[in-house]
Amino acid sequence: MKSNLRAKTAKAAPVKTPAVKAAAKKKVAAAAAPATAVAPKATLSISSKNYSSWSLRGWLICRMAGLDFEEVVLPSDDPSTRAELLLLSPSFLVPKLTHNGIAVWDTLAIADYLNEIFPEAGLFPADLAARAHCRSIAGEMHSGFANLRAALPMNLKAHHPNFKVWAGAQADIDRITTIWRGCFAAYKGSHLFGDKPTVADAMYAPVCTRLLTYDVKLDPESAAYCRRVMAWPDMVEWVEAARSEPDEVEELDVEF
Ligand SMILES: N[C@@H](CCC(=O)N[C@@H](CS)C(=O)NCC(=O)O)C(=O)O
Repeated sequence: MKSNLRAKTAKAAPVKTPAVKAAAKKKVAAAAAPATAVAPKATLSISSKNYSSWSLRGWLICRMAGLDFEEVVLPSDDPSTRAELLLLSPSFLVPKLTHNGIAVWDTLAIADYLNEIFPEAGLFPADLAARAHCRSIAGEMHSGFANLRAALPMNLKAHHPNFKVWAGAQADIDRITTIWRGCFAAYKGSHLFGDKPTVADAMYAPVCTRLLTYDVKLDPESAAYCRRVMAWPDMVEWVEAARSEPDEVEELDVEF
């Protein structure tokens, strides 16, 4: 695309999850082998860490997979560039992953792709029924909750105490917390499908940020779950980066 966009790249160092350790072992094995092939390179295109909930989901899933990737951050510090991009290229969406020359976009497609590449990462639950459940609620987040998304856009720098949640958005919140409580009852873990976060947790992670940003009153189980998600080292890292982004950009202070 012709644009005056300046992409920032940043090395994304994965945390030491079991999948990351497995990937590290593979690297050691590869180093011992004759150097015939160039190491695979992955890049993840994202946009504002403060505003882009889909970028956050895709990024978390890459981290959960233990993927060694570089971020390509489309800057949001230039309002005219962003406005131009939004006008000229409305179909330009992030996140987009490029891995070994293969381009994958759309969060769930990225999750499925990484699940094929890193089956040992456990992006989805091992049990068939739980996996179907995980895919169902991830899909529900992917295609639904339009009222919540429109009325309570992700904005990690903001805090709105006593925000008035209108009925349509509250219905979405009620459905989401019902989904969560159903998972806690069924799988008895600290996350939706047990103690290990899966794609479903990544899909709902931006909801956790919204519920805190807009000071939404929650049942104790859901509130505790949100606190756990916000405490993931990867979440902490993302939120810190979001807070250090340049000041609010008017064009982006809407759902996107
Ligand atoms: N269904 C897509 C949604 C992606 C999406 O809407 N991305 C937004 C950012 S959160 C976007 O790229 N908007 C256009 C822009 O930022 O220029 C997915 O799952 O990845």
